[in-house]
Amino acid sequence: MKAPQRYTVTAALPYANGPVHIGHLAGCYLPADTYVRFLRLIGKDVLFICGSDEHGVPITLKARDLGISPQDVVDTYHKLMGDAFVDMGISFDVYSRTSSAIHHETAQEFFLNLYNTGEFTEQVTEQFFDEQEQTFLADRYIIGTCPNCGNDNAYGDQCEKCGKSLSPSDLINPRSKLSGNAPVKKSTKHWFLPLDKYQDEWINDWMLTQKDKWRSNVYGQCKSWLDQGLQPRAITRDLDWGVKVPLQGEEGKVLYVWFDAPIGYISASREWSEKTGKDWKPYWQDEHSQLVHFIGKDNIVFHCIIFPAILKAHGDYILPDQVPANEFLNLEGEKISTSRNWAVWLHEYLEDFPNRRDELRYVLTSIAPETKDSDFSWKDYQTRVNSELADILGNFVNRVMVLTHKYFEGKVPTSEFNPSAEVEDAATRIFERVPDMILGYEFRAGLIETIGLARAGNKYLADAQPWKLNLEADREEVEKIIAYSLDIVSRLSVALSPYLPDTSARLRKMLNLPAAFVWNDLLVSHLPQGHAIGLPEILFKKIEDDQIDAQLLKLEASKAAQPVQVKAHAPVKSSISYDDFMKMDIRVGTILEAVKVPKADKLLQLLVDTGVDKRTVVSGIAEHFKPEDIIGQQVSLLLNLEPRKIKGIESQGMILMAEDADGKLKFVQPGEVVNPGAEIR
Ligand code: B3M
Ligand code: ZN
Repeated sequence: MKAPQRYTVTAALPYANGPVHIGHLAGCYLPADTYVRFLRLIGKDVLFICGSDEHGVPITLKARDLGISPQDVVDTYHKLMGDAFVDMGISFDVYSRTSSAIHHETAQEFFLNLYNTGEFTEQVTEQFFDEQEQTFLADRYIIGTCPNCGNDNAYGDQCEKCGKSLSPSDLINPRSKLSGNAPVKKSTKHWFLPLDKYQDEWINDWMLTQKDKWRSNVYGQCKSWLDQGLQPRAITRDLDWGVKVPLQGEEGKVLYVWFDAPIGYISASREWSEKTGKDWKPYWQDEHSQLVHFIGKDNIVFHCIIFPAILKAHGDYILPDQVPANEFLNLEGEKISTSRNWAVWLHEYLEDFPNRRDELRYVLTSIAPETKDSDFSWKDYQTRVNSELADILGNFVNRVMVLTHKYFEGKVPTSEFNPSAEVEDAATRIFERVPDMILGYEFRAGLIETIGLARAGNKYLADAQPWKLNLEADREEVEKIIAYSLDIVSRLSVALSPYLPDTSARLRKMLNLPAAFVWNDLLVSHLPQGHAIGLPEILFKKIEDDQIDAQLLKLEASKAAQPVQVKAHAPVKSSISYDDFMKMDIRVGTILEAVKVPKADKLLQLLVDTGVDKRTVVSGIAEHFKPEDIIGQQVSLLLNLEPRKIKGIESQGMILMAEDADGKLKFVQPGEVVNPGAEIR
């Protein structure tokens, strides 16, 4: 594969409203880091960019919930995330943030550039407004009843209970999250990016040129957006947290977070440029540079359509060449969820498993959700670390190192080898195939090939059994086996480096080889006869059962801490006396007959055996039960409720019902069948 010389690699800017978890890592940051490490190894010029996404409504909501400012929220998480990435060894050239001055300036420059060239259309639309708070309400600030499932606390953009995406006007009885009042509609002006126009002008054609290049999940999503027809998209909002719209007389408006966030990649590059004195422009404006966005699948449209539209409208910028978007990683079979605390947080992993970054890299790459969602489980983590890393790679390296010291005083015994066809085949496959795999974003496949060399090396040594040979009589043979094995370790130090950088560095140190090297060193032996190696180290300690149990317990605890999602309970009514209670005559009855009340959708007319008599009761349960299904059922009945006429029928009592969280009605029944007339007290 012919590769260009300069790469601009971005990893999605995580929202600064929660810590980074293993799903983020597997989906975006780890593949990006592996890719970049490989590019550097083959001598490419790379700028690797990330930073915190510090705008958007979830951040203002979090601030409100915690009673602190949005700036406090983003300061906290920017530090937490930035430190966790450093601690994990993700090798960003710059980790910036969108609340920085340089970003506000860059994003405003983009807005003004497009504004001045007349790219935007202006539209006045009706938006929900909270009169008490005198503020427009973002979708997330409006709650109401979901038209789909009846959840009373659905958001204006989505019902979290049934998952349906909504718009605020879909909600039944919408209310403001700020004041609790019903919002009113009020007109407001916003600027729109004419995506519909761009679609015809160039996006359709450009997308076709990506068809065979982009992953099918990525291209497929884009195609379906285009097939539906792009709509003009508002790129401003009525909010006070964000990048201010840089126009006179337009106070109270900010750029939509998805307009400013991707521009954050450019701001971050400018920040890097100021720090290093290097020019950022070629990375964004030289057509020979290759722009690659690593993201999760929920960000596809923004990186494949909207951001390219912004770049193109501005002019002078290159468009993304590749957008490798991963699917999602689940945890122990369930969706990772920040709000439910169902996650393995990166900063906690690093605390609980010190010096085990490569173990996590290895497992997450082995199960990377490249083409479909995948699952992380702690047991699987343990198995992979113990039986693949420790038993194969670790065992092989340790044996060679120890034997070299034991037999040859820690020196490479000869420059002659006794090569194995299997090992050479594994090494050739790495050299010939792994570059295409990594440059083709198939990191899992590349890792399998790479670890194949460790496997072949381990097998070679186990089969050759130099420890069974006689060091006097078979000395030459033993020398060759050890020298060859050391050479395999040296090749592994190169091949593993994009995937397991710590392990690679430790191998280099153990072999006493220079820390710096290039991909082509895979082909060259750097261990001449007499070269003194360093001391053996245990590469991978086994993960013990109690470590795994502790992690599983931690997850269980976060599950237990979650309140079961229920419908908001009605407040408790004021107290009544015992006598008040005793006034009610509640008994068990058996339904003898049931028919629908004509011209009333909700009503059933029942004949109930109360033990003392048989009486007629009209009940509003027709939407929940079919008449034929309830004949013979026992129910609880309030006998002495004043009779009243419903639809011309006298109802003599009331059936008691339990209303479930989903709004379904159930009879209140004795645990076992009892005689009609049994009193309920
Ligand atoms: N912060 C969404 C996310 O974290 C968003 C990505 C921005 S990339 C410019 O999923
Ligand atoms: Zn719903």
